[in-house]
This record gives sequence, structure tokens and C-alpha cells, in this order.
Amino acid sequence: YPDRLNAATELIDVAASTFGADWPALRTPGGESWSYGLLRTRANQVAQVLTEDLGLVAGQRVMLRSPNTPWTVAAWLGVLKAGGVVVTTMAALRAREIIPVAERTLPSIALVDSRFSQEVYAVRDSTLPALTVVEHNDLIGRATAKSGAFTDVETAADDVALLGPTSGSTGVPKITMHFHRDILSIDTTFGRPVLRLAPDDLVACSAPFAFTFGLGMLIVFPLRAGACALLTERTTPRQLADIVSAEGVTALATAPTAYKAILREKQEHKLAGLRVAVSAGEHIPRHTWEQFRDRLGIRIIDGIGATELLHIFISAAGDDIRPGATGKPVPGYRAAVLGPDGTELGPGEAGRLGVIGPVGCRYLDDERQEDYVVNGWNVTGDVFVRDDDGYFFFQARTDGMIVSSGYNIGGPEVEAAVETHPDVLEVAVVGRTDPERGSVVCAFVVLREGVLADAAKAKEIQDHVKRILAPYKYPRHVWFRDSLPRNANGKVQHFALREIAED
Ligand code: 3SK
Repeated sequence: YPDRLNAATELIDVAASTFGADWPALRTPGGESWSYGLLRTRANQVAQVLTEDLGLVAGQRVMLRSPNTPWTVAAWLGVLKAGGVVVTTMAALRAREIIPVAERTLPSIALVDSRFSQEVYAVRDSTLPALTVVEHNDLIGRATAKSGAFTDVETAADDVALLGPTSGSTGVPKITMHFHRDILSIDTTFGRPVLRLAPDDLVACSAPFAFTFGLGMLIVFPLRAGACALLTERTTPRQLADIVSAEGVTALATAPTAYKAILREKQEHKLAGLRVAVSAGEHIPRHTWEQFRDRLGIRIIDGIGATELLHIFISAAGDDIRPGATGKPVPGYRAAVLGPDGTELGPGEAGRLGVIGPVGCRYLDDERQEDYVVNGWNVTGDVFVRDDDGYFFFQARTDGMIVSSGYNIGGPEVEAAVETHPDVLEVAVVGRTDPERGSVVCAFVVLREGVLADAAKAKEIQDHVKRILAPYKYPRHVWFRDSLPRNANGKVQHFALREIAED
């Protein structure tokens, strides 16, 4: 990349001239449609509001808090155009979750959807009295009165563009810093070579922009490819399937949970128009991947990413996919399985995943940086095995490997097995310390509606697992729950369940 680079200039101004100002960039299921030209104008207008009305100085931070709407995209790009730094927060977060993020990132301005503004006022009143809060109605009123002519700030390629919070396993957020060049590089490493969107694609993704999976899938990759993004607010899997069908979506990105629900509810016929399906956020069980392929003829692109590395760094598409494997390092990345002393392990050996590529972990002022970057490797907290052909197979989170009587048991493998029981809706598996075996496998199970949760059902599930996995892997404890705890990205909070299991 050149020394001077503004990601927003590349994403929208270059795209509008390449694909045409009239070409559709954004749509909503409500029928709203923004062309590339309109998005460029709106982003410029936001940049004008920020600099002319609100006095933003390049390098200052702007908190964004809103669902995925066209104005949120304009705000995102407008902040970068003005030389500001985007601080993302999920709309679902509560004030007590945003306060530690605000304390660390010190935003000067917050652009917020009115439906989610109360929490930001609470943050201002408790923590940041100087924070200027602008609700979207006000922003839109001010922006549409502007000319739409703006000269983007010539930021450096290595200027910070994004501060993305990520919840640590302990719950204290870490703030990842990403440069302007990082935002473009995820397209070079994953978007272009793996996802391969085209201008006639319509892309939907259930993740919010504040989860970098959603940022890539709905802003960066479509704009770089000249495709159109369909922006939806929070949807259930069934609503997502309806939207895909009604709007003619060709590329869908969501988490395994949604694919599982769509298959379980026999809604997959609504996805018949898809050309591409992407799964990330957590490991997709092989059984789900195969069901999807068998029923729809689509090979889901699985991928593992991390907020620290901005997007997906191991994946595969088309004929390169090996069922059960997450894939290989995407172009530009190297990956290795590391032993306890940090040395690279050979094929077939399980160890911590280490990754090196164009984007690396940079926490804002946080000593946990030393745990994440070890000998130059970004150590993501996942356990993988590599095969002779260089494919990486997910085993567990580092803290999720259950060692019982000397056996290494991957929680996800047991989860996948429990899930094939017809009465099971959802399951999460964790280890619990055991004086005899070191650890034992415990399953937290949500049963389908109407199924009786009793000891006989627990025994039936245990026998079921024993039938399809080596018997030592069966869950020695089966606990029934109404739901599983999840974080704002929808990931199951295994650490919380581990604490319950130890009680
Ligand atoms: O959780 C993931 O696997 C992920 C995928 C894409 C982008 C970001 C993340 C955290």
C-alpha cells in the first residue's frame, strides 16, 4: 500500500468510479436502495457534519452505535473520510458493557441510532461528560443539508482507522486497533481470493458491523467487488431465510447456529437462489455442513477469524474445501500448530494455533498483548490439528480441550454428537475437574419443545453419544437448560458454563 491511504476513499470513491455512480450499493428489505453515487454523497455529507459542525479533528475517535442500516454505512465511511477513528459497539450492549469501552477509547463524538441512545447518554453522564452525542435523526437532518463535496483526509496507511472491542474470556474488553491498510487487506486475503463476489451479487449477513465478520461481509467485500449489500436488522434464522428468498440474495454469511436452525426447520428451500454461503463465528459441525451440501448442493465456505486479525485467516472455497476441515491459511497468511514451548508441531499433532499475516493483533494499551503475540505468532486461543496436505482441523478452544483419564477430548466433537440426538435443540460441552479422571465431560443441553427433561432422557443422550463416539467421550453429566448463555456475537459462553459446572 502507498504511505498515504484512506480506506474510505478506496472503498467508496474508487468503487463509485469503477462500477458507476448508479450501480446499487445498499438495499434494505423495506425497499430502500442506495447507489454507489448516493453512498459516496452521504459519506461525504457525514464527514462534513463531523468536521464543519462538530469540530472533529483527524485522529479523534467517534463511537458508532446502531444496527446495520444504510446511514450506519455512511457514518462508518464518513468518519474515515474525515480522518477520524471508528469505535464500534454492538447495539445489543448495555451501558455497563459500553462504559469500559468508552473509558479505554475516549471517543469525542458518538453517532447513535435513537433507539439505542439511552445507554450512550448513560455513558456520557457517568464517564465522558465531554462526549458529543448525535442521534441519527439529527445527523440525517444536518447531513442532507450539506453539499456532499468533501476532500478526504490523507491519512497514512498505518493510521488507526478502527478500534474494535472484543470481550476477553474473563469479560474485561480488549480494544483491537486496525489501520486503514488492514481494512483493505482483508479483501486481498479473503474477499477476492476466497469469497469472490461479483457485481451482480446481493450479499446478506446476520452479523452486525460491530462484529468484524459483518464489517467485512457487508461493507468491505461488497464495495470492493461492486456488489450490493442487503442490510437487515436483527433477524431470526427463519426471518433470514425468508429475506434471502424474497430479496434474491446470492451470497449469505452467518453463523453455524443459523444454518442448523434453517436445516432443522426445513427452511433450506428458501436458500435455493444462493451461490455462496459462508459460516464463521464458531466451528461448523461436519454433520451440518454435509446436510447443507446434500440438501442444497452448496459447499459452505467455513472460516476462522478473530477480531484481533480483523477477519478470516483460514478458509477454503469450492473444490478446495475438505469436509470437516476449516481450510488452509488464506493468501498472505501462514499458520502453524504450536506445542507448549512454542515450537511448530507436525501433522496430526494437536496444539495451539499460531497465525502470521498482514493483520496482526494490536491491543490498545493492554498487557494481554503479550499473551496473544508470542514469538511473532498471533496465538488465537484455538486448538487445531494440521494434516499432511496442510488442512487445519478445529479441535477446541485452548481452554475447551477436556483431558479425561489421559484422553484428549474436544468439546466440539462431543457437541456435534449430542446434537444428532433427535430431541436435542442445542448443546454446549465443557470440562469439570474430577478427582479421579482429571476432568470429565459435561453437557448443557436444551431440549426441543415438549420433550421431558429427566434422568431417563439424560441416560438416553449418554447412550446415544456412546454409540457414535468412542465411549470415553460420552458426557458423564447431562444438565438440562432452557437456553445457553451467549455473548453479543451470539457465541456460546463456555467460560460461564465452566463456572457453573465447577459449582
Ligand atoms: O469469530 C470469527 O471466526 C470471525 C470471523 C470473521 C471475522 C471476525 C471473526 C471474529
